[in-house]
Amino acid sequence: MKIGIVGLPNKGKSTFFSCLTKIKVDIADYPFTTIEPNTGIGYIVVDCACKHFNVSCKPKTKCINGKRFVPVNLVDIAGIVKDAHLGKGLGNYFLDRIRDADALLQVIDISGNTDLSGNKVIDNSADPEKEVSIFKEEFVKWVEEILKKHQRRFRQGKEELRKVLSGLNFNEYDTDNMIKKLNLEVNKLVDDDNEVSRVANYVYDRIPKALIANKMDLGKAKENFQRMKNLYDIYPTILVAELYARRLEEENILEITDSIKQLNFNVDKDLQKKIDILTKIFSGNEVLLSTQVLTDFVINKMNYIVVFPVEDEHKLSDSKGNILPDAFLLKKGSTAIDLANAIHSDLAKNLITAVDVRRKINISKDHELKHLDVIKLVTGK
Ligand SMILES: Nc1nc2c(ncn2[C@@H]2O[C@H](COP(=O)(O)OP(=O)(O)OP(=O)(O)O)[C@@H](O)[C@H]2O)c(=O)[nH]1
Ligand SMILES: [Mg+2]
Repeated sequence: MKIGIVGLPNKGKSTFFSCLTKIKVDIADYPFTTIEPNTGIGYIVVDCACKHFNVSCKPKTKCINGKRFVPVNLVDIAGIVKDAHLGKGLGNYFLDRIRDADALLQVIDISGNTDLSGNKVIDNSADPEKEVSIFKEEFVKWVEEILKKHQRRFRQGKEELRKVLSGLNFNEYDTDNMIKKLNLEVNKLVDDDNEVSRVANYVYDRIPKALIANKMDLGKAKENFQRMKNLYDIYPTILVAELYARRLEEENILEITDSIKQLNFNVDKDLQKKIDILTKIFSGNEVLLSTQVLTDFVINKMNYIVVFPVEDEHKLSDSKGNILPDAFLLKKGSTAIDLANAIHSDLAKNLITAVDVRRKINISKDHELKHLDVIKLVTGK
């Protein structure tokens, strides 16, 4: 699973990336701070099965107080500007780095404090909604360029379109589905720019995406958010504050799961004041932590589930005795055989049946799994 962090310059993309991955990257108050993409692993946070079974788990990642951290690959790329496809700003070639992304999170400056080029606007009059249409336009133009590069191949029909779109994370089924939905005649793509444009728009519309309304602490954030919240999937954040909290987490002063908890009270007055403010900011639902954003997006918008496979259903362990070591992200609708495939194709080949360990019942290979299921896979070997 890979998610691309995208948007216009100077909106907080790298701050979001750093909050989630703890990787220290360049963050600064001017456009085009990021040139080369940053890649790393962030985590969604879900209820661990250890809580339900009242056992102490030994995860390959991390579990804090019954909250399990499940990894997701992230890519933070350079900011895109209007007419990037004509070479403005850093151009649009860096979108190549999100060709295989399963979803996009676009960070916008909801405060109106920076314009479409990422420069400061003194009276907070910038319109964050414009950021959405500009990103869409440039993304669509980028897809059109890819299609046009291969345009002559489409004379040979659907097979060639399948190949080209496989580079944009489409499988054959996805391409065939698109052809049907758009009522597309593939050979028209050879010389009809309108048809090319319809495909490019479809590619944009199809990819799961949401907005991150960042800089909720500034300018006209509240009114802009009110205006946009019913029109988009949108998450309010103050990432600069969260990044500060993340640094305190690294010093073991704070513990952050889906809320902020102070661990070390041996701090000076000044710092205590800051911690109190941070705790207050993140105590309600008005502003979310990056992990809450990522978790809600992956589970509720992308429709993924987390499943815990075990080899010993009594000890809830793998063959080495590690309790609940793994947590797998699977698409909703996945079955026991899909889980087996995600672990190893040999396992899938030899799979006979499975056990739903929570409910203590046998399930068939093609039984649909549920979010937070604990599953033992039973093989013939
Ligand atoms: N006030 C405020 N500033 C923020 C917030 N989040 C990030 N910033 C600041 O916004 C500036 C840009 O942040 P970056 O993370 O570098 O933004 P970016 O989108 O990666 O920028 P480019 O790489 O240049 O495209 C930095 O000065 C951050 O400290 C926030 O929630 N509130
Ligand atoms: Mg950046």
